[in-house]
Amino acid sequence: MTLRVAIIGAGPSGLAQLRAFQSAHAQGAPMPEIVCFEKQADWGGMWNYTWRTGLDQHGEPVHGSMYRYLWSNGPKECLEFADYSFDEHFGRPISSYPPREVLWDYIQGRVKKAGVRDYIRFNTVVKNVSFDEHTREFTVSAHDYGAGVGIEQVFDYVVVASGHFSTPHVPAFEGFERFTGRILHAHDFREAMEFHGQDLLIVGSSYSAEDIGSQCFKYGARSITTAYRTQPMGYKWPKGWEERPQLVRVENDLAFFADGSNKRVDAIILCTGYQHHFPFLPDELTLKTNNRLWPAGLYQGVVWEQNPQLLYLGMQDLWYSFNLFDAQAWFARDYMMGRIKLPSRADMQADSKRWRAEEEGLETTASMYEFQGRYIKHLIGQTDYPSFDIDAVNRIFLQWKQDKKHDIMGYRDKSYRSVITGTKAVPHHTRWMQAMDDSLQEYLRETDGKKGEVKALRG
Ligand code: FAD
Ligand code: NA7
Repeated sequence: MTLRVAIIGAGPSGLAQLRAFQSAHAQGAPMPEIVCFEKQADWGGMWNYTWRTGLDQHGEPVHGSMYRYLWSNGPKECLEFADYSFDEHFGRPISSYPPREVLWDYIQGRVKKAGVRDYIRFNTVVKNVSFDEHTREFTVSAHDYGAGVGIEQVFDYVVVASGHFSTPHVPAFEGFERFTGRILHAHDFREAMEFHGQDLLIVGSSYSAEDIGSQCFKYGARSITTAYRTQPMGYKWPKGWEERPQLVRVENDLAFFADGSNKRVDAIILCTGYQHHFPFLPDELTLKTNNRLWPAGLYQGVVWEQNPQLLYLGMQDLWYSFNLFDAQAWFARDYMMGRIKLPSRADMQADSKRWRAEEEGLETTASMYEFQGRYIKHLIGQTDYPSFDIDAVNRIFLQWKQDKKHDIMGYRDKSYRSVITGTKAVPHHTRWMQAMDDSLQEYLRETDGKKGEVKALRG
């Protein structure tokens, strides 16, 4: 009988799964019966920007957390697909830190070429997944808002690729009820211009705090204050940006910090991270984890040990991203197609425990991306996903960290060499601080060597 596979989500992880099956099919393997359920009207997951916040047009929670003017926060050379290079897609070298729409275009290029769009059922939200112990089949219940109908379908495997940066973690602080300005979570941040001329407080000290702070600074916020709970980010911030210890309370428009200091602020953005959230899964199938490199319960970071017919993609904290999802998707494919056999549950758990123990011992930043690199290498070694020089990617990560340390507002002007094609990226026609228009069209505009002529909002 033909294998029946449900994929939940058509973001980079779900699309990697479709591409993995299509690539085996192109070499003669039978294509399973696949339905990829996607709640949005288009593919690309997080990279498919939406202006909406809160609930979408169907009353469903908005998935998107990306905002306008978002440029890649890591070098594109660290996420390049090994089977579809940036050179192949754009036909010429581009810069190392492209904006969101450019990366969305790249993601789409590979799956358009693979011709897998017809496997996706858009505007369709998975509401429930249940497993019958007797038949050993899943029933997936979903609502198709396009057709206006509820559906139920039976599958042998379910691949959860619904992402984990959509359900915000929103702590409360004393006095928020009476704060006179706007309070929002990073998930609802869309437009940096909203904070032009304002004194902005950002709670958190990780990627969202750094990047949303940078956007708002670039688009003319009067000042940025970031409050850290554990440790400051420690970059050489430009004038007008300072770090303070944990926010303790707020009184009207005054924010008070753990060191006893206070500051008047106009708005507060909580960059306090996200929760892994799977409202469509029963408890026994639900991955429960914080954002970390080795979530417990997943054999090879992919297979749900308690029920190996359920798989998860992309649930790790991300240093690597697109190529990590690929490595997982190829492994998942080969397992579902019977090419990779699983050990006993006890052996799977022992294996996961070893990875987890290693993860818990990681102390330096370098040891973390190297760990993730080793994991990817380990997965790729078991499949026919094209291998690539992961040590070289680790060296790019190191260079990236150093570039940020050197110039946090200027690191995106640096260029690196592709480990897939050997092509050296070219600087963008406009320096990041001056590049106000992040559209694909503006990005690809040929300049004949002339500098961009967009007026900077700061400096
Ligand atoms: P997602 O991209 O989140 O896609 C999941 C898909 O599942 C979505 O399309 C969603 O609509 C769908 N879905 C969810 N629930 C259901 C349901 N019940 N039924 C049907 N469909 C459902 N990564 C980088 O590599 N570089 C960056 O610069 C970068 N910047 C980021 C900036 C922000 C603000 C955020 C939030 C993330 C960023 N990331 C970045 C990480 C990003 O999450 C990954 O690059 C990638 O999008 C993860 O892919 P995914 O497919 O696992 O999840
Ligand atoms: P992360 O990387 O999970 O970071 C969450 C941050 O929020 C981190 O600095 C936490 O501090 C901080 N946090 C969490 N709870 C609190 C409370 N209660 N008080 C103060 N600070 C808190 O999430 P991000 O959104 O930055 O990044 C996730 C992805 O989105 C990433 O891939 C980006 O590319 C975009 P801690 O350090 O734990 O003390």
